[in-house]
Amino acid sequence: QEQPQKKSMADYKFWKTQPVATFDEKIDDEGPIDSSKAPDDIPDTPYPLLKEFEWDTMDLSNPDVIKEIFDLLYANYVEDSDSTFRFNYSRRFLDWALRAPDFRPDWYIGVRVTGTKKLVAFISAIPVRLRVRNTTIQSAEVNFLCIHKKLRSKRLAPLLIKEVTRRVNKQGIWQALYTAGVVLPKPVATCRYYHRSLNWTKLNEVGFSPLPPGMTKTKMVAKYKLPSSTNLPGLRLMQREDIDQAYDLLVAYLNKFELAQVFGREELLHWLMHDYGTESVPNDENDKDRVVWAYVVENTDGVITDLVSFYKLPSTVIGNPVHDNLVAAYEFYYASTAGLDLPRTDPDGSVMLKNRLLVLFNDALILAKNLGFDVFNALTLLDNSLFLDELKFGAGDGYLNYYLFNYKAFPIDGGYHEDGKLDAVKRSGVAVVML
Ligand code: NHW
Repeated sequence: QEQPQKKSMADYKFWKTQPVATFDEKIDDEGPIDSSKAPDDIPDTPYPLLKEFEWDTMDLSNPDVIKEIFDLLYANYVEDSDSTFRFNYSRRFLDWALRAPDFRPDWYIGVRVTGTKKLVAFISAIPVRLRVRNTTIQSAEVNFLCIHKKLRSKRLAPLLIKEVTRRVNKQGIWQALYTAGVVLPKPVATCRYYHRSLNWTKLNEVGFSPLPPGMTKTKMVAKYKLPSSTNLPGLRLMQREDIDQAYDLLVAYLNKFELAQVFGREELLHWLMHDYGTESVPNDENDKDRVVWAYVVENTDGVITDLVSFYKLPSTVIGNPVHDNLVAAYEFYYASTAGLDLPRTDPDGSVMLKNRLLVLFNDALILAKNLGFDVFNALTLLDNSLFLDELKFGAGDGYLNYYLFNYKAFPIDGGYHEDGKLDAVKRSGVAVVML
């Protein structure tokens, strides 16, 4: 199943007014679309809203405010195409995703009803440095755009987008990265979702995994069975002290990709460890509120040779008599010394890397299964096309489109073919994992 067909630019009443790449345009060179403005040219005051609504800057250091955003998203955020599942980002997850290093307090934007102060819409941005091929761009990463179901299709989204743009521009930042399941002008890359059953019976009961023709439930359960303990000697939960080695390894690994985040050490520590292992939050693998797990492989010389991580994002199961949630692990950043200095397109060089990733991710599946996850999700980004098929991930119906705001770039491979196939040679150039 392919992505729904693209419309023409004329259909995008808002987006056709924005500095984004268009569908038919031939790109001759990479770079900003509009570089004519300075922060002083940008208005100092927010865009006007209808008088029944008001802007609010959300203070995320206040747990009650995080709870308000959580409640809005819990009832109104992204659903799958037939409204069976809705993302259920936890409060601790939002704290992790939003209070990222160097965050800007005024980039958390809410819309409230003037009379009741009820939060009815939200958008957020965090600062990131992006690398598009050889150019590093100071940018914003925009996420968690959400409008209450009762206020849909009233053109509020363009206002939220313009307001976040205004606040980002005020800081002298003119580019942004964002992802969406919907097709907008114009994706720089498109990745496909893959899913690996860990608890097939539950996935079947919630309607996520139908029984394929000619198969029995017993056979399906057997197909996805995993050993109870991991295989790689030296695999263990990452500790904060591992950051220097983990950082060097990941930075070297991400080098070969065309679209990547440029991490600082502190930044990576936040993304892989959040607050785990600090005095306030013990590094407890089994903590039920934990949101991110990072593991390293340390060899007998004390050298970290591999890194693998995943995060927890449950979905609410809508209207199912037996289950009310589905607990998914999403692949996050990983790296392996087996994959350094190999061009992405080298078919022979990939054999060693492939063999290593097969073992590393088989272990990641075992860890996730033992932690109680129902499914392990991954996109076709990074070097995933080397192992998804063999580890019994199946192609999903979802795609994730990557967009750059005010930057045109040659297309970047999303790691899958239109016919749904994966292959070792045509791998993805995308290395940014969005939450
Ligand atoms: S993608 C998840 C987005 N959220 C959801 O899907 C939650 C459930 N849905 C909703 O809450 C991850 C609403 O349906 C939303 C649209 C709010 C999606 N991105 O208000 P109207 C992100 O958070 C366009 C961008 O009437 P609505 C990334 C649509 O094409 N645009 O619709 C966010 C149309 O424009 P057009 C989207 O249904 C990135 C217009 O909105 C969009 O009530 C944001 C209709 O507006 C989407 N996901 O509300 C961009 N969905 O041109 C950041 C629809 O076609 C850009 N639209 O007429 C960078 C800014 C910073 C720059 C700094 C330099």
